[in-house]
Amino acid sequence: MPVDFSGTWNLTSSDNFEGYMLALGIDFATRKIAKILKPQKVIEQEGNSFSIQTTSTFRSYFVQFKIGEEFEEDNKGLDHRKCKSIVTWDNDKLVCVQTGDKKNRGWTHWIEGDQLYLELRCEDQVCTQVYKRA
Ligand code: ECB
Repeated sequence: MPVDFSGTWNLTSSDNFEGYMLALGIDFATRKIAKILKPQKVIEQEGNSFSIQTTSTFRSYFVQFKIGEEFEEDNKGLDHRKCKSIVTWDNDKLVCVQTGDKKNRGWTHWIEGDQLYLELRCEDQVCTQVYKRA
């Protein structure tokens, strides 16, 4: 049985989101707003199909994918750069590689207890976020 990420998750902590946003070239004003947000994630997982809705009072972002199938990602409302993304399992971790203009871009999700972890990577920056089950 694979891990089930389905559910509603609220951000409780974020480490080095500033560094991650700087690596993505996000402007000062947007970073100042973005860093105080407390986004909520709603994840739906059905077999190999996933959708992840990240919602905040400022911007929201939706993505859906199937494990092992490359898809075009537009990062609309974020840095707007297009990339080719693919998500695979690494044991119980969900690993996304986002190939495009930025080196080493991607993210990893995993669960520990009732907490959802998200590591966001871009170039030499790593942001680690923790979400608690709502
Ligand atoms: C969507 C809530 C955050 C909005 C931040 C607004 C402006 C900052 C602009 C760019 C910063 C780059 C990324 C923002 C960080 C998180 C948004 C989604 C991160 C992500 O890729 O989540 C994955 C894994 O859960 C699914 O899209």
